[in-house]
Amino acid sequence: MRCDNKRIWIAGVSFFVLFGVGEIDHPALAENETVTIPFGAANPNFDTPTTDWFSPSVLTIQAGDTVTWVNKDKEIHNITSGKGITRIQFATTSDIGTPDGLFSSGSFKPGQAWSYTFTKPGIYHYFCSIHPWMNGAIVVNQQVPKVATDATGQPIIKWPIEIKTLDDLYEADLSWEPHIILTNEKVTLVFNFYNGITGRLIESGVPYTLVIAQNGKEIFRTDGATQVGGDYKFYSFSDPGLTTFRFINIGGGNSFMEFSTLVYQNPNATSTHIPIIEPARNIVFGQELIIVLIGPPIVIIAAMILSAKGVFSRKKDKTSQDQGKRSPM
Ligand SMILES: [Cu+2]
Repeated sequence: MRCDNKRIWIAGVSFFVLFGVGEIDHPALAENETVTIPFGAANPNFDTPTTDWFSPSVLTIQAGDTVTWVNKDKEIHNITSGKGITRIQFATTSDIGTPDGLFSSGSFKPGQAWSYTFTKPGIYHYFCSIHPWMNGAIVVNQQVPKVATDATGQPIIKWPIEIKTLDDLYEADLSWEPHIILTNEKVTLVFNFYNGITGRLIESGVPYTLVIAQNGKEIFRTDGATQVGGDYKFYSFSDPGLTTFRFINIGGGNSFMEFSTLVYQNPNATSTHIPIIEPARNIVFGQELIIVLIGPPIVIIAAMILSAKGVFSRKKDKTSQDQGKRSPM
C-alpha cells in the first residue's frame, strides 16, 4: 500500500514537473505594509516641506502582501501604476507620465487610504496622475514560506523524505540543510540508499548519477557512489523556482527516483552575488579511516621525537653555557 501511495505521489510530482506550477499562494502569511503620502507632496517646488513623495518611496514586500497608501497631505491624490515624470520635466515639458493600466486607485482625500494586494513578483512603478512628479515603486519578491515545501507548495512535515524508485528496487531517504532553500546559499544534500524490498541500508557502494533540474532545465549533474549507505553533496542555486533532485542510473541500472521542491529568491542576496557551485565531494570512507587511525599516532610520535630532541639540545646548550661561565673562575 505504501508503494502504491508513493507511485501516485511520484506521478503527482511528475505532473507538476512536466506542466509546472502556477502561482503558489500562502495567504495565511501575507502581511500589510503602509506607504504614507506626506504633507507637501502636492507641491512640486523645492521649498516643499517633504523630500519624499511617498514614504518609503521604494518599498520591498513579498508576493501576497497588501500595501496601503495613506494620504497625510492636505490635497487629493491617487495611486496610478506606471511611470511619472520628474519635477524638472514637470516644469519644462507637457509630459504628464505614462500609466500602464495595471492598477489605479482613483482620487482619495486627505486622511483617506487605498490598498492593493501584489500577488506576482516584480518591480511595480507608480505615480500620482494629478501630481506626476510623485513617483514610487514597490518591489515584490517571491514569498519565502516559514516551512520547506514540495513542488506543489505543500509543507514537508517529515524529514528525511523517503522516496522509492519506480521499479521498487531501491529506496532513499533524502534531506537537505537548510530545509528552506534560498538562492545564493550553500545547501547540503544528504541521502542514504536502502534495498527497496527488504528496507535494509545498502552498505556496499551504490553508484548513482544525481541530476538537478530547475524549471524544466538540467542545471547540474554529477556521478557518485554511496559509501557505507549514504553520500552528500553541496550545491548553491543562482535562480529560484521549481527544482528537482533526480537520482538516475542507481546501482548502474535503470532505477531512478526524484523529488521536487521549490527554491526561493533570497531576500538578502543581491543579484550581483556569484553563486558558489561546489562539485561533488564523496566521503571516501577507507581513506578517512586510515587518516583517523594512523594520523594521530604519527603526529604524537613526531611531536615526542621533536620535543625530546628540543629538550635534549636545549639542556646540552645550557650545560655548555654554564660550563663556559664557570671556566674563567
Ligand atoms: Cu497627487
